[in-house]
Amino acid sequence: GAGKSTLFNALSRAEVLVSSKMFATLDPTIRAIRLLSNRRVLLSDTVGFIRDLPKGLLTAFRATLEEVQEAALIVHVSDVSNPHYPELDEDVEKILHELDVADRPRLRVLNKVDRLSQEERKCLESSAAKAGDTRPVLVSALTGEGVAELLRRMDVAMPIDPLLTLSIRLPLAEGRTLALIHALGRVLHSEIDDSHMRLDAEIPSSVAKRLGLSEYRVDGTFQPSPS
Ligand SMILES: Nc1nc2c(ncn2[C@@H]2O[C@H](COP(=O)(O)OP(=O)(O)OP(=O)(O)O)[C@@H](O)[C@H]2O)c(=O)[nH]1
Ligand SMILES: [Mg+2]
Repeated sequence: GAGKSTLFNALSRAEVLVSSKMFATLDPTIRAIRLLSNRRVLLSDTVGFIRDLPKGLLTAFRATLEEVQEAALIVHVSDVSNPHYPELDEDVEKILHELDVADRPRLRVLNKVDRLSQEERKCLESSAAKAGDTRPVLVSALTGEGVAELLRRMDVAMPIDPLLTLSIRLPLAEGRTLALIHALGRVLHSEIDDSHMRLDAEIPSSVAKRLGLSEYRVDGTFQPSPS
């Protein structure tokens, strides 16, 4: 296999906070993890997409892939140390089309980078860098390399309740709002300035909306939106 289950375990271990163990006991292929943005997501391990599947089998196989159709974000894991991985990727692509999820938000993960030579790795890194926002994430589920970066990229790519990066200035008297920003978002930078707090923070849009944060300007003035 490409290492999906190994990566699934590595991601569950690397999560920010320990999640409820309930899912693990109900269904070992589903786990609740908390992303850095504090959003909670369900991570689901799937079976591998087998090559040259006999036609009759595909129907049965399909049922086990229904979870893919429920996914908000598909993480496509390839074994980059397998010289045939581009062909295997094409097969995965075909199946995603068959399942009608080819347009679903997707993250490409190239796993088992620990098995590559220095040279192969450099080559891969430079071609990945050129791909911009769609670049694959290079990881080793075995050593844990790249797993934190993968969580970060999942956070950015997760379409449900997307993260907003806000620069705001709030009066220190708004203690409740400030506390909630720290609890529910990720504060990148903060400083106190003249009875105000200046913050750069990543906040789930639902939280920003609930706290009315988009109505605070960088200069600290409050601008209620016309509604
Ligand atoms: N060297 C190396 N081996 C890995 C890595 N990740 C997984 N493996 C090994 O690859 C093999 C397959 O890993 P699995 O996690 O079972 O792969 P899978 O994608 O879940 O496989 P299926 O469920 O059968 O589709 C195991 O022997 C793992 O130990 C990695 O990053 N580096
Ligand atoms: Mg597996």
